[in-house]
Amino acid sequence: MSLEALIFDVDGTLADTEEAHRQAFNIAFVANGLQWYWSVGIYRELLHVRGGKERIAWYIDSLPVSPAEQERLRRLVPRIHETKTRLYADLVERGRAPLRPGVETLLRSARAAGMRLAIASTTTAANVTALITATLGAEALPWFSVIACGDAVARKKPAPDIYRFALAALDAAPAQCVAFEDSEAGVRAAKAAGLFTVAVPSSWTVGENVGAADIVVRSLADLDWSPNPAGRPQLDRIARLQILDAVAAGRLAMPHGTPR
Ligand code: XBP
Ligand code: MG
Repeated sequence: MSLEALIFDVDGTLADTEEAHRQAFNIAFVANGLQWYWSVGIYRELLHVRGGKERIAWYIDSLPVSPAEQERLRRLVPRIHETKTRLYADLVERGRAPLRPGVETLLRSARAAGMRLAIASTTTAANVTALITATLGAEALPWFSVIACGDAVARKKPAPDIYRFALAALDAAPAQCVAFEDSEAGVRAAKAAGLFTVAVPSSWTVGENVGAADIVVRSLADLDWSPNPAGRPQLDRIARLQILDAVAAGRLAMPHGTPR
């Protein structure tokens, strides 16, 4: 079965975004009259809660305040998150969320190989649009046949829902696709959806348990996604051969021992 589509997580996989998210959250708190500050250490802990609105609600639940105050703060979550999303888009537009190494080459090689591209992310559609536009240009938005994100599904990662949503929209079987993820929750979601999964841990998720992934790479730039010597781009063959060659050469960890 040939490789039909590559499905990408966004935050931490396509681009190094979480510092911009963290700064946007902190400014949004002040803009909404809240004396909260999420340090790098606190944010790293909070990242286990997928979804910005859910993350704010989880933080509120952790505060030593009365139930009535907690209820008052919970009612502010949508407005805080709307402020944060606007601020995040502004930071992204100013170049504060660069693509990770190797991502653009992979996207262009996959397109040259006639493959489809899709997104399966927890973040909002507005954030995805802002990021693709800022990093690749608005003309790159149509590169993605499917942009599955945010509240399109009820259960966020590690539930497989967003990947199943993307597969249905692609009308593709899991065996025809490869998922790219940076976090334990994302890898679990992709694997639960039956996808061959490449884990590329980011500076925020390094140390998480991505052992369920089929391949773990330090960077997508570690793999040569350029068209083969014959000039006929066959990303699927290249991808699989490159990955297996790299495993054989010991350049890639294969958590499950022999290549699948
Ligand atoms: C990462 C997330 C998101 C971002 C914040 O999503 O969990 O919540 O941290 O973005 P993924 P929002 O790795 O699946 O792309 O505030 O828009 O949720
Ligand atoms: Mg991610």
